[in-house]
Amino acid sequence: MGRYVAVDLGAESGRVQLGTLAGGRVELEEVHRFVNGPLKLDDGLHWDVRAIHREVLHGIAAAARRADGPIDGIAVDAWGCDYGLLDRDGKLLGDPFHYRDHRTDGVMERLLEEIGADEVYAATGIQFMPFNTLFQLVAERGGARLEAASALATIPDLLGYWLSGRLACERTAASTTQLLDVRTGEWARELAVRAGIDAAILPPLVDAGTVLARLLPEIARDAGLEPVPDVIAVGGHDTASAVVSVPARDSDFAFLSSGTWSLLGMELDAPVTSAEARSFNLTNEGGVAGTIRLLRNVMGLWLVQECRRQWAREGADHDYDALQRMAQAAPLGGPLVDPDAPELLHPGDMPARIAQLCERAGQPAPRDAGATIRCALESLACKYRLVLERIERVAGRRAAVVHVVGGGVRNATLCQLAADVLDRPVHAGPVEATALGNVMTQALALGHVDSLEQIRAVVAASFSPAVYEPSADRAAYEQLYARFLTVTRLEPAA
Ligand code: LRH
Repeated sequence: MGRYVAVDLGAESGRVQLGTLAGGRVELEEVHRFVNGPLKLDDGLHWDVRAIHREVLHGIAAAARRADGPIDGIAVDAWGCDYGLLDRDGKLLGDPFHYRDHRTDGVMERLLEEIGADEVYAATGIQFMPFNTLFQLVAERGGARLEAASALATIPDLLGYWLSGRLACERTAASTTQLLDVRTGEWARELAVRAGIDAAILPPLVDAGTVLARLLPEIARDAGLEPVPDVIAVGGHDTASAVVSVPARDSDFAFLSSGTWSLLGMELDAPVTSAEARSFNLTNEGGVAGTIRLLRNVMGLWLVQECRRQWAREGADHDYDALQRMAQAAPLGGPLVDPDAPELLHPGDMPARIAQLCERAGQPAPRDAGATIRCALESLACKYRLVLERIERVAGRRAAVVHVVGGGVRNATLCQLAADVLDRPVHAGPVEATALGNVMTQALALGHVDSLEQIRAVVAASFSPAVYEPSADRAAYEQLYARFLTVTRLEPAA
């Protein structure tokens, strides 16, 4: 029996959940939810991390009121790559930058030219994305904030520090920085130095499943928490926590952590940094219990979120269910785009950008909102196939089933399209995989469960996924995929 508070921070919202483990089953109750989003300041896009902290404290107090017994642990997970910088006294220097800010434009290309992409990939095994912490730090080299910094804190570590008073960098979060050596699990200090970053700002590393310290006494007192729970480092990177709770019964699966991003990949025991993995720009992210997630970031439901925001600005406020219904009603086989086109990464008029990409590739632009969302979803499903085939090739095995977890589980149209285009069953659920992974890694830290296998068995006993079988009309989906390859000029794996 155990009770845990999971703080799960996403780019669109933050959730605080009370998790209860009893009788080999786990339950979650959402006790607090708040909106998250970019903070626009004169010098670019940031996160209002102090406001996030206040919401987290409200959530912890709400969990304390709700729980019918003592709370054992509290842990935070969040999106990857972003960070705060702390001065000598542990004070936050400014608001952390948002990874979709333009300050990193061109930085990655210049740095890799300077210090060699092959070396960086061999050392870190991380896919090159312009917003990896490494490139964000290079973008602010010489700036006042970095000059004054004595420690770097990734977002989950920063919140963990504010709750416990102890600053450490949990390894799954560290792995998203592209400053962690994938071979040794220690900081790639030499790489930091070559990139002109003072390696002294990199805090001590800890593994997921480490008790950091007791919750700070004043926070416990204000929340009415007695006895005082432990603050635990779990898979601080949200994707690491999500994959912990994939309800797989064996290792024959691929996962798709579906939310703002689509993180599609397979779980491995060891990293693969071969020339092929590098040419496919696959990432080897550090997971919980020493696992590696060989995966690729696909642009994900960001496309839909950003379309929705644009239409709302124009006065048409569709909710996500309505958008999904409109997409479902639009015919199969409209225009397709590469969802990972760099033009789609930053906030802006997403419907217009999608239309431009379609036209540039000689296709008519989607006619209306339903067709635009359909274009986004079909394009995502096609990109999943390209990515999964590449990953299977590098991993040297085929996934019999794809487990979809996260908020994207609610998008039945996308789950069915994924099954159809990937030509294999998709098992969708749980929606709250990240918070569950967070809770169950706390249980692991406190000795309430003893392995990743046991965690997955508990999750499988507690939630039944929705199963989507691939369509029997293979020709239609093979044609769709062939057309995707033609219009995007992407090379298939084999
Ligand atoms: C998903 C995620 C992803 C990172 C991105 C910045 O929430 O953590 O794994 O690449 O955010």
